Amino acid sequence: MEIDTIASVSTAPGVGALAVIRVSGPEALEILHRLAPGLASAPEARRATLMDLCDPDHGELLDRAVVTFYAGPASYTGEDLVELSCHGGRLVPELVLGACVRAGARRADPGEFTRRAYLRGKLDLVQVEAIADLIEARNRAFHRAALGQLERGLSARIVALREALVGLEAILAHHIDFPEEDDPPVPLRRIEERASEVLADIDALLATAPEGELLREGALTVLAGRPNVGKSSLFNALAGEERAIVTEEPGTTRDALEVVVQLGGFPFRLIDTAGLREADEPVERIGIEVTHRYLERADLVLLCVPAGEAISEEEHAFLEDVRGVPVVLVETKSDAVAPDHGEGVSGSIVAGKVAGTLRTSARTGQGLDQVRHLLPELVYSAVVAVSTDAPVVTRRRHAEALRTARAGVEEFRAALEAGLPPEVASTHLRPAETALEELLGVISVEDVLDAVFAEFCVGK
Ligand SMILES: Nc1nc2c(ncn2[C@@H]2O[C@H](COP(=O)(O)OP(=O)(O)O)[C@@H](O)[C@H]2O)c(=O)[nH]1
Ligand SMILES: [Mg+2]
Repeated sequence: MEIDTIASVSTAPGVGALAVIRVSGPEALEILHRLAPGLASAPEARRATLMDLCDPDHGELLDRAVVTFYAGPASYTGEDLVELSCHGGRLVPELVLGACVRAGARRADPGEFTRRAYLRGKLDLVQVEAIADLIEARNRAFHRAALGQLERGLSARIVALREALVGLEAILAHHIDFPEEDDPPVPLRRIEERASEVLADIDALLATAPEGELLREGALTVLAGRPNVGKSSLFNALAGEERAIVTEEPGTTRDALEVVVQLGGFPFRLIDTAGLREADEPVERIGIEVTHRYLERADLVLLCVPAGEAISEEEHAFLEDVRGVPVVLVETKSDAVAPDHGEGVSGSIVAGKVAGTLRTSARTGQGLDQVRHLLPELVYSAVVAVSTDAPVVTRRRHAEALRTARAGVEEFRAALEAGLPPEVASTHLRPAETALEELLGVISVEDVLDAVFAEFCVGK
């Protein structure tokens, strides 16, 4: 298939100082010459140059822009690529893009630049996803994971796993050829050990997957406690400047507010009962306010109790009920009790039932730093534990491929242990390798590609 030349505005629509238009493909330079008649010879690669850009048909001046030419394959797409940094706004970028089209370019499809980069081997599929994630990132932890993934942190590990499997296959091929009476070059025992090492490596990656997926949306964190204990105040204090993005839940049961905050760089979706029903409720009903439909899906619960007060029957019952989710006991309104007021209420009585105890004041801000410290440690312990540059599995696609690979290696090891002939055992390695190859995009499956690139919009 003939490769054509594509163009699009790669910056976000709207009014900004600058807009970047990318032109990629075999005719990129020719198109530039048609737009910049003043340009005598080919521009020096990678040198930003101010140029007059004109309409290719009647020569009318459209903009003065900084133009950079990247000679393929040393460009984002791997093709000849021209970047036009023109003035932003509603009209100029569209005029310049229109001129590129009349000069011979086609308007790019969503994700087409990155797709070309992938097809030319500039990026593997895991890196392609990292680009989408980097652009999406709204918290530092996810940003770090995406950047590490773009730098091939995860890819390098997957490549190494695949090579280990290919290596095992090669050794086994040797075994198959080997006459039985001689000692084999590598003892089977050693092959089993290597398979175990591969399994351990896969497990280490998979261990980050549940938390890695949480980095995308944030850990669902439910504030629970009696009315008036200070849940909403704590919610607002933690939301801080991000208060503006508090949204009221759509739908009929409008009983909760949600805000996504970064605590220690990690994302949390805080859920607060909105207190919309309080006015209608009889005074004697002072049960624990909590949004049950969130509780079932919660990653963390903050049970709020006023500092210095004893923990009630109901709070005990609540602690008994909540299972499978870590609960942090938050002693609120610490400014209202003497600073030396022991461990308070609760500490000793509920120790063992809670994942941690904190004392906060929404009024003075006391203890909020501890919240920012403890919550990431509780929810993101696996990610916090790995060194900052260790890869994190952030997508279901990665986790599924790794699990498929794991299953194959596990069966391989079991087959060897069961004394099956090496050539039989080794049939389990191939599907494991295929899973890793698909993950990287070494072998491309069209619907996998479509799913990955569906996230991209025009200009990427
Ligand atoms: N002294 C003090 N009062 C607080 C603090 N947090 C909340 N309050 C007060 O406690 C009352 C109930 O707070 P609110 O956040 O609405 O509690 P909620 O019903 O649990 O959501 C309000 O009058 C707040 O001003 C705090 O840290 N210190
Ligand atoms: Mg409230």
